[in-house]
Amino acid sequence: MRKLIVIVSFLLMPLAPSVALAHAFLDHATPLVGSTVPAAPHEVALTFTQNLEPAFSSVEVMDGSGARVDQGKAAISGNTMHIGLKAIGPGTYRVRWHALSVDTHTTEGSFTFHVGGQ
Ligand SMILES: [Cu+2]
Repeated sequence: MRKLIVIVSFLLMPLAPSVALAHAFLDHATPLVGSTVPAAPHEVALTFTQNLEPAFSSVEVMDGSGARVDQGKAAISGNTMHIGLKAIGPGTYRVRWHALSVDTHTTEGSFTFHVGGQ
């Protein structure tokens, strides 16, 4: 009987850590998620809940037609990503991010912000 309990607990063990909140999720962003800003920002900054692996994390910013308006490669350090923007006008922009956290879990998501003026 004791041997059976040991086997069962061994089988259940891999399930237990999966509930831990250990992935890199977006904590906050500038411009704020879903916000309207009066003037076009020069960059988008994202802060995550965990440190990132720079080589396997990325972010891109698209305008309403899906065209990239970022300046390419993001600067990733610790738990933050910064990406420069081209000169953009009023409109709605989507930020799409992919993150590989230092615990090797991947996460991804997207959000929009609006530049006012129209
Ligand atoms: Cu994780």
